[in-house]
Order: sequence, then structure tokens, then C-alpha cells
Amino acid sequence: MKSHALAASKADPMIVTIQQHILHEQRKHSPHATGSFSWLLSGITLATKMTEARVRRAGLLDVIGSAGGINVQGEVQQKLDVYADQALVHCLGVRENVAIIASEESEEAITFDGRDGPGKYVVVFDPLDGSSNIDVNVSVGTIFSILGLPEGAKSSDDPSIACLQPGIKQLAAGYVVYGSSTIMVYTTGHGVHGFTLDPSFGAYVLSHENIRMPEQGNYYSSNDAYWDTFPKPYQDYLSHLRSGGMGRRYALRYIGSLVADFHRTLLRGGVFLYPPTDKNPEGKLRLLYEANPVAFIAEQAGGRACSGTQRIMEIEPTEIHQRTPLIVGGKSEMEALEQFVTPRRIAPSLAG
Ligand code: AHM
Ligand code: MG
Repeated sequence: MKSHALAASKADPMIVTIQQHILHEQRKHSPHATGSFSWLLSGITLATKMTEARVRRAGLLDVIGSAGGINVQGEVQQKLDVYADQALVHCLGVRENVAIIASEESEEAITFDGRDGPGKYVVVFDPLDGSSNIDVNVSVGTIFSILGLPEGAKSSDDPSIACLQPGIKQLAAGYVVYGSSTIMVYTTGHGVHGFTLDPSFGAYVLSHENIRMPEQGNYYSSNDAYWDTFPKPYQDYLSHLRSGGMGRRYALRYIGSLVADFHRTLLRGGVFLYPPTDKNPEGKLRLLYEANPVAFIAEQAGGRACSGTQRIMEIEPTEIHQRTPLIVGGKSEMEALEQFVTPRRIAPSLAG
């Protein structure tokens, strides 16, 4: 038995899988943890592996194109949107510690009734972000946020109410980018870590430990087509970045999948913006399962995220699908933004 374990470690001594990492982090930060949280996260990793398998064969399987439905956002559902959603609902539904889930693809939150043991977690997610990019082989992703079931919540309550918690209450958040490789990035409030899926044996392996966002980057990321409908302070801010006001001329990078645009911003620095526009005066991105998880990760990596008027993670949600403007980036870009847009500082240490 002993020699077998030794042989395994010699085979690849550097490998740390996401499961090992989560367990290690739990032992370090919550010595009395039961392992229930890692069981929940393993449900998410499994669902994303199921989705990635479909994404990788998108041109071969009958998974490209519209599923024929419209989701709660009024957007056309792609077949892969539906599959990614079902994979998460299934994988989380068999985790007895999950009380409630809410998905971009479903109008209402879902509660899992009739199971043994009380669930204690609420999971909100965008199963396939950027899905308009699927048909043209551009990166898409999955985003999730994990909250605790509020104290005193009853099974008879509307399950949506348990989801309406500000981002500062998140226990964990993460995303997967199905890109040139598949990477999962997550935080539980102790730094940000990235795991690349090794397709040869189907495990997420630690590849980016303790990610820090560069204090200043070279790119801004926003949909330039809406430029003339951005409020004037955002136009001025972008002109400042583009004209060298920050000591360098910023270049534009915009994929149109939040996860992919944010992932680049996290690793390379810069700023991502989806401000209010004429078409979406409240912003387009969803607070609970897009802006909050991205904000949690950004702050854990040394960046900031705001709505233009306040720190994203302090917004008190009123609806599960509510939208918000989102500006997320490195320290320098976000400090510069405050001169144009936000009336008060948004640094987490100062905001609470
Ligand atoms: P989705 O969750 O329905 O895919 O939509 C959200 C996407 C984001 O990934 C992306 O940042 C944004 O919509 C792009 O919007 P636009 O095409 O207006 O620039
Ligand atoms: Mg999305």
C-alpha cells in the first residue's frame, strides 16, 4: 500500500487537483469543516466538465443553434444554454447540502424538497455565459456564486428570497472559461486560484496559484458600438484611457463573453466596462450571477468592481435577475474612474 502511494506521487509529483486544493484550503481556514462544501463544489466541477465535453464537440454534435425558447431575459436560448443549465441543476440537485439554486435560464429559484438533511447552501449561476459566441468558436463560460441559506429561512418561503443577498455575503465564487483550454478560477475569500482541465485524465489541475491582478494594464474592454449612448462621464473616462492620460495609450479588447473578457482583465490587468446604455439604462449584466462573482474574484485579486455609484458587492438585491452597470478592473484604472464617475470611493477596505 505504502509503495503504491509512493509510486503515484513519483508519477507526477507536481499535480494538485481542484478537489485536493479545496480540501487543503478548508483544513487550513476552517479546521472543523465537514467536507460538505467541497462536496458541493465537486458538483459544479462535474457539471462544467459535462458542458465542456459538449462545447468541445459543438460542430460535431447537434448542439449548435437555438433551442427554440426564450429565457427570462427575453433572449433566445441556445441548445448549449439548455444543456449547461440542466447539467448544473442535475449535479447540484443530487447534493443534499444544496437548498436552493437560481439560474439565468429560469425565471424562479428552485428549491430541492423531500431530501434527507437540511440544505445549507444557495447557488446562483449563469450556466453558459456569452452563448451568442458558441456558433463561431469563440470562448464561452460558466459563472457561479455560492451563498449560505439565511438563518431562519423556512422551506415554505419563496426560494428567491434566500438568493437576495449582497455580494459581500458570498462564501465562494468562480467561473470556467471554455477557451483555448478550459480553466476554472475560484475564490473562497482566501485568494484566487486557477485550475486548467487536463483532458487526458479529466481533472482540473492547479495552474495559476494566488492570482493577482496587475495594478495597471494596457487594455480597456467595452462594447465600442454603444459609445455614443454611454453617459458622458464614461465617454470622458474612456477618452482619458485612450489618449494616454494614464501614462500609456490603452488598446481595446472585447470578446463579448463576460467570463473571457474578465479572465483576460484578471490576468493582464486593465478595465472591463458595461456601463448604462440607451438600450440598457440599468446596465446589461446580472448582479447575482455575473457581477457579484466577478467582483468577489477581482477584489480577492487586488482589483475593484463598482456599478458607477457603489461597490458591486454592497448592492442590496431586490430581484434575482436584476441588472447592474459593471466596471471592474485593476487598482489604477479603478482609481482613475473615480475621478470621472463615482461620487465616493469604492475600495473594499474603505467601503466596509
Ligand atoms: P448572456 O449571459 O446571455 O450570454 O449575456 C451576457 C453577455 C456577456 O457575456 C457579455 O459581456 C455581454 O453579454 C455582451 O453584450 P453586448 O453584446 O451587448 O456587448
Ligand atoms: Mg451571461
